Amino acid sequence: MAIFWAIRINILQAQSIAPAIRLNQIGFYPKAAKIAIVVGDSPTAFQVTTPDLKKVVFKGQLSEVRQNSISGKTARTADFSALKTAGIFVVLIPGLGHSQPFEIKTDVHRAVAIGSLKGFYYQRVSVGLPEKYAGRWSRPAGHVKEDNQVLVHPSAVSAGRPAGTVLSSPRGWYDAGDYNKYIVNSGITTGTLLSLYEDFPPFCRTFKTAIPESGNALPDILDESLWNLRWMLTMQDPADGGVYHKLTNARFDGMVMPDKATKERYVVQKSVTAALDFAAVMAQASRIFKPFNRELPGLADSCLTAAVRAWEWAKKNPDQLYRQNVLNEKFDPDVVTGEYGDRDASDEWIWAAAELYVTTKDDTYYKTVNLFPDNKMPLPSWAQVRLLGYYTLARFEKTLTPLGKKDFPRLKQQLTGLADELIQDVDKQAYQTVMGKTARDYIWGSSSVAANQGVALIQAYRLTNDKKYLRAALTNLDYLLGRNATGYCFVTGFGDKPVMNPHHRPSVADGIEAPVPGLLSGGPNGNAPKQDKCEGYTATSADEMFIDASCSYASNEIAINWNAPLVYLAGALEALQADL
Ligand SMILES: [Ca+2]
Ligand SMILES: [Ca+2]
Repeated sequence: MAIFWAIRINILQAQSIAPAIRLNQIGFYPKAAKIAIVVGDSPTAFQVTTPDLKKVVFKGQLSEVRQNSISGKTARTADFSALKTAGIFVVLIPGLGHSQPFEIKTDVHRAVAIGSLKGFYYQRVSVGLPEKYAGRWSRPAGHVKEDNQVLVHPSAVSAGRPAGTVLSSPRGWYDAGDYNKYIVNSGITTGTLLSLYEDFPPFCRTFKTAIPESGNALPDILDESLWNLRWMLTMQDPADGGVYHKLTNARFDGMVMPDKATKERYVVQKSVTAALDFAAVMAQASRIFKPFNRELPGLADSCLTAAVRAWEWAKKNPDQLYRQNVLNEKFDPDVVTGEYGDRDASDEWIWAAAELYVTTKDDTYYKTVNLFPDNKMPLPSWAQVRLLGYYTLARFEKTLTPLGKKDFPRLKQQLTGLADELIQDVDKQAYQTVMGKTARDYIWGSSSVAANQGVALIQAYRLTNDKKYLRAALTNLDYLLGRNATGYCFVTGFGDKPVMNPHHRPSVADGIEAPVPGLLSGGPNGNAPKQDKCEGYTATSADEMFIDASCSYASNEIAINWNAPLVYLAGALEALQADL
């Protein structure tokens, strides 16, 4: 061994890791495209070799120079798509150095897909994570007492529930780096996970995440979703069907473990966006859990009843937006945790209407809302859920009523139009990814932009069977796993240069060097230095505006609504890998 290591060290000294070479650090499907990006000046001959650099399995020339429109930096492409041999390799540029190792094999992203779904398990509230399932990251339960004694905030009083009424509202996932639970963000998250199941049911049945429910009759993605769904159900006021906007401390906790975060918790004002997101998810859950009535007696019916009641509440309270500043002027204690404020509920109406319509086949839902107010196709985010409704209408093309069928050609045209816009000029980009064609992609949580672009492309592929959309979706998974301007793999626990210091309370407080695995960092954000004022930003362009530091909540927090589209993208590409 000593001799082996001595040789290896000599080789590595001669040819060390070249940070200028950026690629998906996990790897590639044998038949799919394989690209590495080489930033700046370099020799033009490249090789693919075994990690010891001894055996050359591919030789090629870098592409012409392309300029990154955001940073102005130049880059070339090393395209080794023709290499289809399974194995572990590196890209080597003699004179420059080599890349991180990667693997070529079938199911190459299965571990990322499973790991990112498992990430939700680590976010579970109200339950301890034993070593058997959580490994090094085992921890005591958080908020067991607190979430069984939640107070009704003065902003949330109703006839039967005066201020200070004590409610039980356990389970759910911690939203992000903090320990609060927000219906709006839970909605898009749960809807996205449930959509992976609806789009790829046989694949999801094979998808085991080693959670306490892995031995039961339900696919683990449904077990995980149920953990949050059961919490969401407790957030509906049985008296009127309204849904509390969030369950929260008045102020954020310090960087402590969940069981040490013992501040009083409140449910706050009901909102129309929470009610509609809740209605959408419950309507979707109702049709998904219907076939599991033996395992979950009555759940599907309860979900549908809850959805309809939330919808009816929203119809009576369409102007009830959540405005934290206004709330804090009127009530005490002031609440200063995540607002998830949204001035426009028209997209929430579209999503809820689409889900209720598809589940019930009742045209009333379809007709109540203007489902196609214009031709805009805004990428999903917590404040903009229109496309979640469109994806569902597209998914159920064959069972739509005549009313829905009539609009279907328009729906298909708009979805493929969005996909065509996304793939336009990707070949001219320095990184050859859909993500990052403009600096506008690098907003807070830009990793979810990349993931949601990927989801939109998968939807277009499902509608058209045109592989160009599927192949484009893969470029964004490559982006998230290392082929980007920072060189990081943005998923904790994966790749040779992973994010290590996310803004995530358990990862900071648990005393373990490696962060909780399977969590997607928010990623580069052009405005991050102004927003979190964390020290250490050196970048001058939006696509590099990222630091792997826990103070950087504007570029390096994690969040459930960012993880969910990663689960979808990685899972869908695994399910569709034979088509690539
Ligand atoms: Ca299971
Ligand atoms: Ca909205």
